[in-house]
Order: sequence, then C-alpha cells, then structure tokens
Amino acid sequence: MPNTNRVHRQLVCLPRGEGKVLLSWRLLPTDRADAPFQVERRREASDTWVRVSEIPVTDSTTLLDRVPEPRRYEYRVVGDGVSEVVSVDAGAAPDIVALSIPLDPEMFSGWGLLMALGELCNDGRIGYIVRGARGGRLWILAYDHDGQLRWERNTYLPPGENGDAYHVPLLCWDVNADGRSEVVFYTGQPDDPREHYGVPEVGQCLTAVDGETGEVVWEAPSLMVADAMTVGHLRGIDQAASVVVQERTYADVTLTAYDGRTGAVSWQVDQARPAGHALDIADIDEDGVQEVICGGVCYRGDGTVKWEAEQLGMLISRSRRGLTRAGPECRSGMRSRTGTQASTSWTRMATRSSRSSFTMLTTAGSAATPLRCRGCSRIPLKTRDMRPTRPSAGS
Ligand SMILES: [Ca+2]
Ligand SMILES: [Ca+2]
Repeated sequence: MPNTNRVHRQLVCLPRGEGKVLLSWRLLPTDRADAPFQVERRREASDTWVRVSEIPVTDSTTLLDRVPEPRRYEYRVVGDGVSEVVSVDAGAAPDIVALSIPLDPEMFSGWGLLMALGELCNDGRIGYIVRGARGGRLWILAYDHDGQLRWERNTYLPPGENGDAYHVPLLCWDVNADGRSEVVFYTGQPDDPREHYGVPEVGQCLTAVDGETGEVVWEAPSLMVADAMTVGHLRGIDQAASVVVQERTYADVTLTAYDGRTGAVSWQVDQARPAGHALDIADIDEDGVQEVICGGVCYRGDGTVKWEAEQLGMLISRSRRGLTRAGPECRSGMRSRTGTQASTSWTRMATRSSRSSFTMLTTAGSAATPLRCRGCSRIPLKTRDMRPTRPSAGS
C-alpha cells in the first residue's frame, strides 16, 4: 500500500514564463537517494489530480512542468507520503521569489532589522524570527512558514550607540534537547534606563523562549549584550546543545558557553586577542565533540585551548570599521607550526566549507610541498578576502 500520509517536503513552485513552472522539493533523511517521486497538478479548486511526471523522478528533486493554460494551478509531490499542496500562478512573469510576506513598515523600516530561520513549531516547517524596532525598543517577532504572526516579545533593549542594532544576536535551535525549538536573544527590563544597550545593566538576560509559544524557557543574567552568538554541541553531538556568545569584536573578547538545558554558565574565557565576525562551532577533528573557533583560537568543548593560530594574514582597520586588508606578516611570509596556520578569516572559511579545506590550511606549514598563491609565499590567499568588507548586521 502506498503511504498517503501528509509529508512536508518544502515544495516550492515558481513561474518561469511561457507556461513553465519550476518545482523543487526536499529529500528527507528517511528517503533513499534514488527515491522515486511523482508530481501531480490540478486546476485550483478542482478535485482531479493529473500526473505530470511522465516517469518517476529518481535522480533529482526538481521538475520543470509545462502547463496547458496560463492560469493558477496547485501541485503536490507523491513519494513516501504526499506533500503539502502549493498554489502557483503559472501565467505570472518569471520570478525567483517563492514567498513574499508583508511586514509592518513601521517596525521594519528602521534600525532593528534582522532575521533568523528555524523550525518554530517542530513540524518540519521553517518559520521566520525577525528583530524589529517599535517605540525605541527592540522587538522579536516569530512568523509561521506562511507568514502568520505567531508571537512577539518586547526585549526592552534600546538601540546601539550608533542608533542601530548590528550586534544584538538572535538564533533558533533546540538548545535543551527536548525536541522543541527555542529562540534565544537578549532581553532587558521594562524600566531599562539606558539610551544604548552597549553599557552594563543589571537585570539584563540572555533569554531562551519556546519557539512555538514564545514562553520563557530559561533566563541567564548577563550584564552585557554580546556581539555574536552561535550554538553547538560541546559535550558531544548527541548531547544537549550549548549557546556560545562573544562579547566585543575588534578588541580582546570574552567567550561564554551556556548550558542549553538550563542557561547556566558552563565556562567563560577572556581571550587576549581580538576576534571578528567569525564565531564558529564545528567538529573539526571528527571526534564527535564540536569545537569553538574565535579570532584564530580553537577551543575544545570544555573551553580549554586546542590550538591558537599565529596572528597574521588579516588586520582590521580601526579607522574604517569593518575594512579588512592583508597584514604585512602575510605579504612577507610566515613562520609555521603544525596546526597554527589559520587566521580568523581562514578559520571561518575552513569551518564553513569542508573538513578537507581545513586540513589543507592546518597542515600547510608542515606539508612537504607548501601551498602557494598570489601575494604570499606560504599560504593560499583568495582575492575576495582582500576586499573591503562591511560588518554583517547582527552577527
Ligand atoms: Ca528545546
Ligand atoms: Ca571535535
């Protein structure tokens, strides 16, 4: 018997002009790599589905359909279960926008704008968590996959010193391993007297709320709002997560790891070197425990230093905030020790791409054949890292 249960496959249908519709859907972890899918179409409000895939789709999760008339149709994908139904105007102009959600222009035209994605309702559908500003305070708003407002919370935080909120981070994750997603952000008090959030304040907290309801799960007192935040599994990939925050960016930083189950501080380190917008967590040695990489320093899951990169490669211009350029050490070559050749930017690039590229970087100094590139005799450079860059909002 075929499985007729409803399965959320994140089906996307986009008009591509001239009567064409592009469909894309998700291959689930429980699907075989060559799982067969059939695509079905019907006129909107019709009861009759028509199969449009001539043969089962087994080598991709996409299909380009040609419709008989330039009108609105509904689609679904049938594999192990039946996907959600998605409506599309096949006669519309080609578009790459799958979903447009209008937002309150008053709240989202100003200084607070930032968005994160996450499975708010634990149902396989991605929701949207948006940071906005209202009445001079930061707000967090959670929207369902279809754009319906689910909940909103006033953080009571004022804007930053520059009238912005670049460095007020936000994330969504199941941090306490109960099978439900949380949204984590900073909150102040209703009577917060500050004009700017960048000064210490008693009563300020790092707060985790339930993704579906917005109700508080835990609050961790925090005098400062950290510049960056990330989440990972520092006790083991199958254990509850930790939330790691980084205070300050271009000066010496403080890293704090919070136990995702309770919000208790697991460890805190003062790092006597600057960082950047590159706070990362990854299991770089594949031992099942993720490491934290910040400003060229790699920390084990318990907060002890695994290795520290030599300070080279990239310098930050303090006169022009956010301007990244190659440092003199890089142009003149460098001394090397195994496992130390990663600047902040390199580390970030490596941990976000693949383990192989990380291996390339960390063994460059000890490899029999040193890697070469333009402008540097020892380590590879990529021109995109030499360009001026702007700090990313909220990171
Ligand atoms: Ca949870
Ligand atoms: Ca590891």
